[in-house]
Amino acid sequence: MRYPDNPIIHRGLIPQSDKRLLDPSSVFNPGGYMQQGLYKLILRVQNRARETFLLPASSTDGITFEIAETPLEICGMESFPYPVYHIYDPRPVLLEERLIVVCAVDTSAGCRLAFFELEDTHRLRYLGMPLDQDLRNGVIFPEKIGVHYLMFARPNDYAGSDGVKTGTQIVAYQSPDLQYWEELAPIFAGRPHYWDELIGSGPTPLKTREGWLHIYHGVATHFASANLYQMGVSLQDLERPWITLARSKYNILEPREYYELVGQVPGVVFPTAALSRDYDPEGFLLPEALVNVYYGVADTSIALAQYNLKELIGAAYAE
Ligand code: BMA
Repeated sequence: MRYPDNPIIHRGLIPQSDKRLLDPSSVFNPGGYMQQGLYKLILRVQNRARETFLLPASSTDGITFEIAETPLEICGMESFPYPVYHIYDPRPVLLEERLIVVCAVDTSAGCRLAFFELEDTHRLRYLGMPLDQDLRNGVIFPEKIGVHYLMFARPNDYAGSDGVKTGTQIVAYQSPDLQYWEELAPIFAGRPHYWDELIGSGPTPLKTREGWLHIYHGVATHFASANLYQMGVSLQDLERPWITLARSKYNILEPREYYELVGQVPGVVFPTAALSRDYDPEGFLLPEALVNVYYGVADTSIALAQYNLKELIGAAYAE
């Protein structure tokens, strides 16, 4: 299912008119959304000062992207409570006509999630921090569940052998207004010794007749000095998404190709966007929908894997 010409976006494709982006080191972990039939990505680009920029990209076919020349301007961060180093791994969602982007923020106090709104296609305005906790991999559901907004996120409450804080559990949070958030329920935990020991949500979940399709990453940590990042899928109940209906026993993508195995962080496939054009009039993915999954490879480039929805649902239930 990998696109044959992967990686579809790599550092050689970044326009060279903005001096902050000259000869960049990497472009990876893109957020994605559909707008007026176009595939939109927000790319994470690092330059050789190891500064992070978010760069919009747009495509008519989901494969060839036109990449903006200038990074998104980030404004409103004066009210953020900590010094900020990097804003990264954007997870956009179209919510009631607004484009809300959840980002991870590296701060002097650790990692935080922050919400932004995309304005005029080129500006990200800071809206707030949902919780003052060390969290990453935040995704907001594209519609209210009952009277609440719902977010899955991954508390960073576990120190990996490399000292980097990570986590073993995905948790649901709810909010009446996108501002005040409270913990609702744990979703599921990593499976020690197997493919998904450490976990985190990937793309914004997709609505299907069978449940919310939730793609996540799992890390196997039991290989001597290497962490192996893989991709898996779960189905969450439509009305009560904190209930897991099925969860892939097997990973559905693992580092095998050279571009997944070699790079800044070797052995990483990291799904961050899942986009499709194939919805029914009520907003559910069609049973045979083509789903494009964009994933960061080796923290260096971006690759594409294409699935039929049936395959993804089948993978969640595979014994
Ligand atoms: C995670 C995040 C991602 C990164 C991945 C692999 O913890 O930092 O941004 O792609 O590790 O290094």
